[in-house]
Amino acid sequence: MGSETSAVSVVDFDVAAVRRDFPILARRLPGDLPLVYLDTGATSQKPASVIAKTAEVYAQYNANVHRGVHTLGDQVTSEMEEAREKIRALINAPEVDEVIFTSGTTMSINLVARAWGGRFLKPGDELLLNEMEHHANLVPWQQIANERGATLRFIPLTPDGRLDLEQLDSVLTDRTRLVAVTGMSNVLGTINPIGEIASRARQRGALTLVDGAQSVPHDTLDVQALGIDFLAFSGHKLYGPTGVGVLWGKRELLESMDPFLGGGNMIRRVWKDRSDFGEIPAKFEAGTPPIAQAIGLGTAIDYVNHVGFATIAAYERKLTHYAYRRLSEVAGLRILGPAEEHRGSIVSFVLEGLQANDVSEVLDRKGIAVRAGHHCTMPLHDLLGISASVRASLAFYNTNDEIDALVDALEYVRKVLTKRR
Ligand code: C6P
Repeated sequence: MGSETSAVSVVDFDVAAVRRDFPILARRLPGDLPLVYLDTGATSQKPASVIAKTAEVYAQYNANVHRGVHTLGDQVTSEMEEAREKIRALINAPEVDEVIFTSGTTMSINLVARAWGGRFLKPGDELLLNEMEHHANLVPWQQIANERGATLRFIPLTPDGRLDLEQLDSVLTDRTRLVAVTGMSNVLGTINPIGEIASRARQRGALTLVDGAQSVPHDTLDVQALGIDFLAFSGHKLYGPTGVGVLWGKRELLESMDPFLGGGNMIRRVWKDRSDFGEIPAKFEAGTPPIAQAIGLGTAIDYVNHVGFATIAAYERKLTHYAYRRLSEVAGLRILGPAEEHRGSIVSFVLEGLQANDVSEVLDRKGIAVRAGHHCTMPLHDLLGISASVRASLAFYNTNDEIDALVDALEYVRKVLTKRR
């Protein structure tokens, strides 16, 4: 094992106990293989408490929210609002009304692109992106930039896959209206210096939107300390249910934006030909929200708080160190992205002479779940000069033994795939 890199001790961290909290980790795959789940970056597994809470909603107080004329409606509404408050506390947002429930990161970013960009972007304005972004933080900006006559600019990447902040001033200009940046790359694992980027954006009068899909589940994030304007993330990557996500934005920005979707729940008064819109967050929550999922997300936050983010981060750092070292030892394997000190718990790689999809398919025969492909980052793969990569993404329920199983299985993969030719 590697050296301890954090002030927080992981000596008392009982990974076996944590694993018992996640029922799926005990299941056997065909051939009676244990499951080695190394695909948390795609979606995390769910602790029993989250599964039970979601079932409790449907079994005990299923009703629609904010229409409370009966006991069930009141109960489910107060549970959902409690979840909203847990999210506010998690990201240290100043106000609970700034927390908007969406269906996930993708919808949260589209909401800002449409509702902020659609209202405020003018021809000649610039949006600052970079090539490590997930398509969810690229395509909506391409679409709105096209519609509004704005221009996309890109922060160059360093050869090892970090944002080249020495070149930031050449692309961050007085015309930049917004910088959209990921907290952690879903391929390179790069952790970006959000505080510095947001501060330099602010000096130019630009807003900062952070795609927290990969970063929020792995460490504490304080929107006020970072000085950012919008944060988007998904519940399903944070040990919560699928179908729910979050957009946080500063009150004055959210209030200045038009609604994204029109319909029930988001209005104050509707006439035949026009409407007055409600206050935030309702203004951005048209229709029936993902109720049980939002409540389940609140329970997921209770769970990570119970384990402790500092402990999670420290354990995952050790695990990532181990994975990085063991994978570096595999002949013909090239790890993508920067050195360990700049990365989180994602390790993507290519194996010389082998197709990524073939590798993942053969790993699956050994019960090892990784992801292969472009991971919704085609421009990044273009930049790297590859069409696909294999990704192991780790969480605090993974173990060194599972990393060993991956490394051993890669030897098997090479044998099988070399024979096939
Ligand atoms: N990345 C992955 O395997 P949604 O699908 O809306 O919950 O999240 C989109 C998204 C946005 N930003 C980043 C950095 C992401 O990693 C993701 C989702 C998954 O990498 C599925 S492609």
